[in-house]
Amino acid sequence: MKCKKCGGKAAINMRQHNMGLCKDDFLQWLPEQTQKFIEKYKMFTPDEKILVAVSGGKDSLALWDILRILGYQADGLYIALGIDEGFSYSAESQRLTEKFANEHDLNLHVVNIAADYGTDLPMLAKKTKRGRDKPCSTCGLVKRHEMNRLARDFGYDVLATGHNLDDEAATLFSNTLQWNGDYLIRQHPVLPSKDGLARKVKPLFHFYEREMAAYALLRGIEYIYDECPFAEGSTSTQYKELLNQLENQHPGAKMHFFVKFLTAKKKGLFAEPTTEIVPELHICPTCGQPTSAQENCSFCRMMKKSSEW
Ligand code: Q46
Ligand code: ZN
Repeated sequence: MKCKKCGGKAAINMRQHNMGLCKDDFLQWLPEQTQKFIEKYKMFTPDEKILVAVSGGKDSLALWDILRILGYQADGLYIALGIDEGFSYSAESQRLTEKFANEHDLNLHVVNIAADYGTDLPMLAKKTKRGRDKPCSTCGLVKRHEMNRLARDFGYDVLATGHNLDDEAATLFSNTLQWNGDYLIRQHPVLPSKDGLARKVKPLFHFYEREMAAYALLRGIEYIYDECPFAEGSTSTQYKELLNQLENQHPGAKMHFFVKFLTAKKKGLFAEPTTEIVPELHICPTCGQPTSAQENCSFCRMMKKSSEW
């Protein structure tokens, strides 16, 4: 397979684009494409302050690297969850994130859940009903809350996450299987700033997971290969496998599934009915973030319960 740009030996073949690229051209193409999508979806401008949620995995570190190369003001946020079941997942991912930040002289915020709230994620999940089987929903709540808090407290305009196309297609698949209208309406590479929360963007939403792995590898980024121990057997992993089977037989199927969903939405297919009753939001008296609950937000209620346990 030859590189479509220079005719040299291709380092990666992207069947969905019917295109192979050599290492140098691929490393130039991927940030250029990212810039194109940042502009197309009006994600942010060079004057805005960006906070990148970095987990130590390939996608988020690659995103931070690309934004740095493109010249954006992007700081990192690492949330230490205390997931050390079997092996030191959190400790190792924090080490690699700090290493990347130091090597590139980047500013990194580290939030330590156990130090700040007196309990780590696995403990917190065990104490609450929502996380008794699997801690992922508790984890999602904690991460969202802390990302919003840091963005607000440090005045960031935008929160960027490293979700790739495989992540987005699996989420879309799950939401479609359940016809989860509320989530389908909200699923988009850009969520505008609302109720004092920073805008949320996913600049890598157009790239396959294997492209992000190739980018990290070819750029020599050291990232955590192992997945979080709680990811094993999750429905999202199963949906990704299913979509990959489909992709093998029909190259581009994953991309079309998600991108055509965005087009359908743009045409109004999932437009919110004008009669919809939008829940009134209140300000959580404990943390000051918006919530549809009358009293404390779900994060603060969970933390209160956990401290009483
Ligand atoms: S980190 Fe958290 Fe994931 Fe681990 S506990 Fe689940 S949600 S699997 S992205
Ligand atoms: Zn709160």
